[in-house]
Amino acid sequence: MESFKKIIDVCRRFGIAGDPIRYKTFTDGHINATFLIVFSEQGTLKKYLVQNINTVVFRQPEQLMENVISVTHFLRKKIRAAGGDPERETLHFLKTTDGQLCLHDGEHCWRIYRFIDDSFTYDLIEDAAIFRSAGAGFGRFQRLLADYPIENLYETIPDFHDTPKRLAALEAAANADAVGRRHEVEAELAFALARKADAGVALQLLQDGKVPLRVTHNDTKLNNLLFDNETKESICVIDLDTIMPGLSLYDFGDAIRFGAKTAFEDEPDLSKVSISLDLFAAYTEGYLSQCRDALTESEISHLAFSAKLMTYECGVRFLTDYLCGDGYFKIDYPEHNLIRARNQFKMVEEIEKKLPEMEAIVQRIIKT
Ligand code: ADP
Ligand code: GN1
Ligand code: MG
Repeated sequence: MESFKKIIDVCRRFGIAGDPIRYKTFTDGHINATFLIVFSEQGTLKKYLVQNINTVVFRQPEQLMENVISVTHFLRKKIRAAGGDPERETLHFLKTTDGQLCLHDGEHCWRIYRFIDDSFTYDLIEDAAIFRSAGAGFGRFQRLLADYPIENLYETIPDFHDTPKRLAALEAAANADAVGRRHEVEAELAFALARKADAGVALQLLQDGKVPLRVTHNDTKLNNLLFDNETKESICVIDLDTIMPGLSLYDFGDAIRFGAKTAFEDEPDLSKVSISLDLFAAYTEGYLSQCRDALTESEISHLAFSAKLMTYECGVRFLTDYLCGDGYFKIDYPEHNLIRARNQFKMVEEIEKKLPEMEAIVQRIIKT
């Protein structure tokens, strides 16, 4: 836990003056350490988001920041042209007093951006209207970035959604058994390996030219989307660190994985874990309302499957991290990653049962 004094020191290096009033820690992300800090600047309250970038996960923070700055500039122009408010609809980063995008203090790599006030995120929802708005939010994001020059993007995490490589990493972790946990996870390992044939489906579609490479977010979980306190509509896609060339199926599938679930991502009682078809339909409606014209036939026909693929991949990643000693995802207790992996695999089973219905829902929405 960083001290208030440390956070204030970082703020000064980014040119923030004024009197610090309070700060709070955000705990909903699994990767970065995130703090809200409030200053009084000439009588007005100013709120900033201070983050230290997880450099175990992101090895090249400067490249990451170049991606993020360039994409947010691009979005700002489009949002303005559409009559929107760029200060609420995309992120606004500060530079250090000597013009750097992030600050290395010997221990951490820090960045600061403006806090978007009167907004909130969800970790779990029941209300289909909210998830429809989430679909429209991420669909709009994809549409706005459709003509972003993809060749300008650095790959901030190589092979991020290469599911076959994720599975190979799991097998390697199981064979190495570095922290002696393999005996606890034989059933989960067997579950993952039994679905090996699914792992390469999306990449094969890309190789066959059936789905295009797009500018994608790659981490479209519901808590990476801000909602407006008043309107309850989605306003801003956040957590832009994994913007890279990718497949629309990654973003659609991951949004369903996290947002259409019926229990928290780390719910240990698996009887509660399933996928809501109402939520699935709502997200699909919102998403397609923004970008259906741009999608290829293969993208559309694999939307439902992508939810299974991304849930499976995420389960594989949690399990791998558990076997490796939890160096990647933040955990609250020793079995946290195992509980998360079991939860994801239960969700995979539920999606497998409901896949024909999910496919029918996509077809119904496409035809209306
Ligand atoms: P992580 O990579 O750890 O998921 P995020 O960038 O998603 O980090 O930030 C963590 C949380 O902080 C978000 O889920 C959201 O609740 C909050 N947050 C991030 N950026 C903003 C912002 N600009 N305005 C308001 N809240 C934000
Ligand atoms: C991480 O950073 P956050 O919490 O939004 C992870 C995603 C996983 C997700 C699982 C950079 O997302 O890939 O799907 O946890 N982000 C990174 O909840 O690895
Ligand atoms: Mg996040």
